[in-house]
Amino acid sequence: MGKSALITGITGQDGSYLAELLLAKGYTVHGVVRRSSTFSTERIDHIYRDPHEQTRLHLHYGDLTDGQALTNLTLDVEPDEIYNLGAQSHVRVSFDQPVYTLQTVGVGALNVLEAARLLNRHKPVRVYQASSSEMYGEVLETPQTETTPFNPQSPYACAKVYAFHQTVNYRHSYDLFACNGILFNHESERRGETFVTRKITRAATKIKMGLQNKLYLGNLDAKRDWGYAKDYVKAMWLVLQQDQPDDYVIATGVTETVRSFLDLVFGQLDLNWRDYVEIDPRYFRPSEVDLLIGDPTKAREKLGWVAETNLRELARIMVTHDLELARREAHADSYVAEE
Ligand code: NDP
Ligand code: GDR
Repeated sequence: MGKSALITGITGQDGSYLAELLLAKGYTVHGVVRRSSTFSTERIDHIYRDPHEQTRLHLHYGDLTDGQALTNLTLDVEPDEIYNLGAQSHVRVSFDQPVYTLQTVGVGALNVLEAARLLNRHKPVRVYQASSSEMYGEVLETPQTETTPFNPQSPYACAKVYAFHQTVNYRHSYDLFACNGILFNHESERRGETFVTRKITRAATKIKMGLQNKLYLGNLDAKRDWGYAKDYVKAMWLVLQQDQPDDYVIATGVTETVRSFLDLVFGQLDLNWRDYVEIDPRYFRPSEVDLLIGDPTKAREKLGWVAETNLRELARIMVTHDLELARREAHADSYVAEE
């Protein structure tokens, strides 16, 4: 019998790629989906089958803030592995919703660990916690490694630091196979449209197709270590396949400014971003993280993992995808205009 996994955040960018990866490996996958008045499963619709048919992907209603339901679900499906990817994951939004962010990111992770602890009493379970490079915040060491002190600069990052420490605590206190992947920024054609890379590729391709004139951004000087989400979910899986539980930095080891990403994207479309981009202070953060660059040596040596996609290639993948999307939108517009 194949293994089974429970994924929180399955409808998000990483959850969708991880579900694909695990299904391809023969896993039965259980995903936690929040109930909403509109469908939120767009990123996983292509792998979802009617539950009345033969399928290894099962979706369950749940919420990270509802610990009892998470425990019931965990004890019910008895997964071999749990990937806690669910979160209010937007750093800027966490300043507007600090308490809710702590509830999903911090208490939510604790709810997952508690559920795993109870299951682990009678069946071994392994837990992956989606930790973040944002925990380093105003960096105290460059590049950042597994031993670099955390110095969080947002409600989101503070909540992730809490979840990180609880994961280590459950490992030590209860002998639970619980691990942190400290992932640096990773993007894709499925990235939410309010994160800076996707905001840029969506806008640039719409500008190319004559659907948009301006792009409003915040701090262009911020430096990030950007990788491709499809590469990064492989690391999540590898983290849980080791003999011993541990924590790993997952990064490319290269950092670039938002400005360089603009150069890459608009350059690939033969456009000059300076003709279209304007700065809107509303996108500045009360406290900014200026520079992140990860040292992925431990992941390379222990997991055999390396980032396979560089930023130029990542930009190309996203631009190709979003140009097609903008073409379809332009076509739909002209169709309406002709009616
Ligand atoms: P997304 O924002 O794309 O996805 C977040 C997921 O969490 C969605 O499925 C969302 O559901 C779900 N979610 C939000 N709130 C709740 C809740 N209260 N209960 C249950 N589920 C909830 O994030 P990513 O895929 O980019 O990131 C995955 C994880 O990795 C997150 O924890 C993020 O903080 C972390 N991370 C991400 C990095 C990145 O660069 N992408 C880097 C480091 C860490 P819905 O679809 O309904 O909104
Ligand atoms: P980040 O990603 O905060 O690093 O968190 P985001 O893409 O939001 O910002 C990256 C940098 O770009 C600057 N920036 C802007 N950001 C946004 N969103 N919108 C803008 O208009 C804009 N203009 C400039 C930001 O100030 C920032 O410096 C992401 C999330 O996925 C987290 O969940 C994850 O933990 C971290 O990456 C690692």
